[in-house]
Amino acid sequence: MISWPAPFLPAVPGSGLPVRVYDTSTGTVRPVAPGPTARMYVCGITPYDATHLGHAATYVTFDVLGRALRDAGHQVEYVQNITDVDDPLIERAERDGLHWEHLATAEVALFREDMTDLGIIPPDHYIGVVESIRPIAAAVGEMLDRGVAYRVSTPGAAGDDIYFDLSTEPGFGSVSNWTREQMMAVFADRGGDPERPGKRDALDPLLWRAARDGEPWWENERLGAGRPGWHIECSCIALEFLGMAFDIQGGGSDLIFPHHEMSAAQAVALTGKRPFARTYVHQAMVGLDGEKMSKSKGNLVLVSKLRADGVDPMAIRLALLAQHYRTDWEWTDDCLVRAERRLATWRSALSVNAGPGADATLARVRELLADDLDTPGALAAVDRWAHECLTRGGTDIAAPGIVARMLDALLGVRV
Ligand code: 5CA
Ligand code: ZN
Repeated sequence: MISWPAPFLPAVPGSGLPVRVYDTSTGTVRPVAPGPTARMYVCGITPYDATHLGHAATYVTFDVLGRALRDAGHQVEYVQNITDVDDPLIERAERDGLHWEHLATAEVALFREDMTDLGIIPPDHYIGVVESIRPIAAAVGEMLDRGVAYRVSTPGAAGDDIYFDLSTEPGFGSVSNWTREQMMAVFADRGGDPERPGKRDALDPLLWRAARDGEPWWENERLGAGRPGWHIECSCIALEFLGMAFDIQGGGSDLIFPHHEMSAAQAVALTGKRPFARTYVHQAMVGLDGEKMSKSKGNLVLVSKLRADGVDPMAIRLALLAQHYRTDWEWTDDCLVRAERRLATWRSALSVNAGPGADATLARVRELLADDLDTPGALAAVDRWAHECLTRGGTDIAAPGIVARMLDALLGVRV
């Protein structure tokens, strides 16, 4: 799939520090420690509704992580998927009397516009499930050959559904470190089918869904007509474009289990190698009115709606950066008011001909971002520079330009 235009990345003097982030699987803040190229996979949207601020928070967080890695001297190889065939998309299309492909195409187009406006660096590979059916089906076939997948007879469908046998992968559980009780408590709500008769274990995830009337399907000699289950798309797309042991698997914290746990277990079972990813990084949930903001609940603040209302996308970006990525938070109108005020102050400070020296601020911002992406701390450091600039002034004629380029390159904020 085409992604969206890359924003210009201005040069900033010096270079950033090695980046440390919180790894869900070990429960520690530790160095990402990639080689010259940092390989990052971030779970993309299921395009059945428009981008809300929760999605935006996730993509801004990984954008800042990518920027920090680039600033530290790495190339970044970034892959993002699109879940452009799955139950919620098919259900929404049916509800609204649309063809599922048309709904997906329209929502992906809107997502691209949102990402461009928010200044997000696009992935190098932006890959839909629909364009990955062959490699996914081949992987499921390979899992049958390896004896880690099994068929469940499905009367009324074109063939058998195929499931992953979790008991074959002893590392299962090592991404989330959740107990079985914790897993069972959310599995059904997060796309699982614990009650499905014929499964060897209630948690076994679906790899291939045999064709049913009225649902999209693809012919496959080995598997029979059908479509991929959810988690296998991310196992396969990551493997195809990044290989095993890539540096960062990212997404929102709602994906820790089952999605990232299953994707990792399946990739290990498929290849016989481990780990799937070396670090698992999760954006905390953005809420609204006391609940997680989600398409299924409908309690959404849409990026496209804010844009249509004339809100500066850089203010949206600043509102998101004002929260630490590891803390759940609630969107309120006040978040935007504060971000707009901050942006206006920064713009005034950066329009002077000379200001206080920028070196200490640049060093501090780099330090804070490298330390588990402390964006609220980084914004506060810029606030201090801007305050000094506007109250006491300064004589450094290079400083405003350096601060502006730093904001653009490291935080993606164009002032
Ligand atoms: N297509 C799958 C991933 S393979 C999916 O979860 N799609 S999604 O459209 O539901 O979410 C897209 C991304 O936004 C995911 O990384 C998800 O974890 C994240 N996300 C969803 N809701 C929120 C929220 N309220 N706060 C923060 N991140 C969120
Ligand atoms: Zn995914």
